[in-house]
Amino acid sequence: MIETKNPGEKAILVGIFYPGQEEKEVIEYLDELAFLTETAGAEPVKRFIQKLDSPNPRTFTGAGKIEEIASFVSENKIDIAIFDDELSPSQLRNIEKVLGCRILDRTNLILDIFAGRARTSYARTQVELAQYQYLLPRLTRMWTHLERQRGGIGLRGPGETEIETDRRIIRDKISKLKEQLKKIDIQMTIQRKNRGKMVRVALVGYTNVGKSTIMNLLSKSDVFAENKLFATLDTTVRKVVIGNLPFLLSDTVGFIRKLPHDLVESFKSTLDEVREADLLVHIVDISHPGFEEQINVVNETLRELRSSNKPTLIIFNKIDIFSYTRKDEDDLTPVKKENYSLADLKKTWMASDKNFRTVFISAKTKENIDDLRKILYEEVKKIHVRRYPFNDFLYKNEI
Ligand SMILES: Nc1nc2c(ncn2[C@@H]2O[C@H](COP(=O)(O)OP(=O)(O)OP(=O)(O)O)[C@@H](O)[C@H]2O)c(=O)[nH]1
Ligand SMILES: [Mg+2]
Repeated sequence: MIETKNPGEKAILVGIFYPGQEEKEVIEYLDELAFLTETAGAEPVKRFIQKLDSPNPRTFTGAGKIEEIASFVSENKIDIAIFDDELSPSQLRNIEKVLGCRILDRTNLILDIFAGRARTSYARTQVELAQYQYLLPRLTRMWTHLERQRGGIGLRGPGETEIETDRRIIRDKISKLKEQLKKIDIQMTIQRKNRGKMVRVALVGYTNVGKSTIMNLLSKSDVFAENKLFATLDTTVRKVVIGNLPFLLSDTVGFIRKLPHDLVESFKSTLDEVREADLLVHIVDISHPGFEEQINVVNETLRELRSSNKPTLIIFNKIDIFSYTRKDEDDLTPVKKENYSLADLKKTWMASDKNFRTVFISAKTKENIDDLRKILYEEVKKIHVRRYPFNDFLYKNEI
């Protein structure tokens, strides 16, 4: 993997406004794409949005729009055009010809961020595998040389010269990487088995919601947390004791909408921690305008991991920066999502489903952290008691 960076590259963002979407939603998606772009190290300078029923099979946006984008690109010396959906190999080729700058799609951008963030050799191997798998069907671009050393986002990873030889090399690479991962997987499975039979709790959630911050708070550890997407790639596991009850808590990679499938595949064993957990703690950033969609994305990813039937707690985090639009008494327009106060949200969520418990906290100001500890304690204890019906010494000291 290659990790050089050209700071301050200029990027434009391109998205489609589909029928049935709200404008707010489209803006939110592009906000997220902009955040991803910044996380990758480039500067988003303009957005292009086009209303279309479906992406144009040749050029993603319509022919007129792509011309408009092309002149903006050349007039403003844009380095990269970033598209919010995955582009097919032929779209990629066509667009590259018209725009004459580097083209990234959402998948490629996410892969690039992962490449820059992978710290352990395990994470690196996983990302590299996903990169090659993404590249294989797209080996028609004018890459200058396989594994060339040029910098810039989207350039971390392999390139190409002669397509057929490269395809073969890449297939070989993919099978080698898979072998490597298999070996590490076996080691990790053994490691997990050696951890004994403690109850296992996994923090899950959308990226940037505060999982690592909460992990640090609960375990007094020092996991890397920052205001960027995908700060965490590797899973961290810590022993946490609440009251007298010990359990294992894991923090792992955050989810995102349209997480590239290859990436989910190659991150399988990182996500084993989630799959093998006894209890899931789903963290939600309630201050985010799209938090409900984020919940759905996480639930969908959990379904893909066959982990959606586990006991789950929902933690609404960042209540310190929650805001809403108060509606006047005499305003008779229907109440919208953005008019809900925190009290309204608490009421709806607490009543909505008896299958999971909820707690509203701020990991930053530490508001309601004791409630969080208490609920965690109670839920872990339930599992513990079921597992060790005759062992009561561990939780004599109730909290
Ligand atoms: N205002 C506020 N900020 C918070 C709170 N909890 C976390 N943050 C901030 O949110 C950002 C993301 O926090 P992380 O803990 O890195 O989030 P994460 O879910 O681990 O993110 P990834 O590992 O990137 O998926 C950081 O800048 C935190 O300081 C909170 O309760 N309130
Ligand atoms: Mg994290």
